[in-house]
Amino acid sequence: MEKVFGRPKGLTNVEFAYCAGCHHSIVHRIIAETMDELDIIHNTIGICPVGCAVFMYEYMSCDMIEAAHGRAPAVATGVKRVLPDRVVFTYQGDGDLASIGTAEIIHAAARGENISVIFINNTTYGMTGGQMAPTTLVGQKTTTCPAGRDPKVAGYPIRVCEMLATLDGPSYIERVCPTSPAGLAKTKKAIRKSFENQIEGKGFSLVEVLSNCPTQWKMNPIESFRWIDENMTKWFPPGVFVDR
Ligand SMILES: Cc1ncc(C[n+]2csc(CCOP(=O)(O)OP(=O)(O)O)c2C)c(N)n1
Ligand code: SF4
Repeated sequence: MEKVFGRPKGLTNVEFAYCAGCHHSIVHRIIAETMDELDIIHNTIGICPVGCAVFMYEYMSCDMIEAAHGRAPAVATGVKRVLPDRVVFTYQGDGDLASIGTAEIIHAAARGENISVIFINNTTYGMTGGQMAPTTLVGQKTTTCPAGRDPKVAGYPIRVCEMLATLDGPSYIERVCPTSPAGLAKTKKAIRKSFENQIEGKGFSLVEVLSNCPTQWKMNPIESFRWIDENMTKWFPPGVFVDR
């Protein structure tokens, strides 16, 4: 019988430790498929974040480096400058990228570093107990704002794509929403484009993936996908923000 579906070579045989239905697993697979298709596993170096994806180095077949909190873009900058022929990507949650590592991502983007950033925005600090993140929606309940995020106290969610798009450094910025087959296909296309841009030397690329955290949101995976569509996309509209 012809085999039509299998584990991409970009993934190791280690089972994901992620909760059922979590977007981390889905996006890992998309990155692995992209590396397979571009035949770059041997030549790729990924930089892992803090947060639930901290053990990403266990799952990917390429070389991986663990960065301290939010410092992945700085580590990626060093790696890429020393080894310009490698494909270098960071994988970062909203706590990692938009809170602890705000300075690093802004300056890497402003410098136009030739790296690919995969930004997993799940509006939550998943790993540490579901606390409020910089991207938590107004009114969204978390363990540190049980009555819902109040902008008078906690300000407003940061739109990373829109913020970075004001800079001249980035070559490509897109926000995607993998809650449907079409959304998954767009996510794959965007991640592949961010890698191809880097291979062509175009400079800084960032793909923000609207993601779920069914466990901390206290929803099943299907409800969490619906919640993204009905709530997250209003504040964080998918689309291309920079392509040059
Ligand atoms: C300096 C420091 N600040 C905070 C933490 C705790 N910490 C580790 S991961 C994390 C949140 C990660 O959230 P996010 O990046 O959104 O990833 P997720 O777990 O949701 O995938 C926090 C607050 C820490 N260990 N050290
Ligand atoms: S806590 Fe949330 S982000 Fe972390 S693995 Fe579980 S569902 Fe995914």
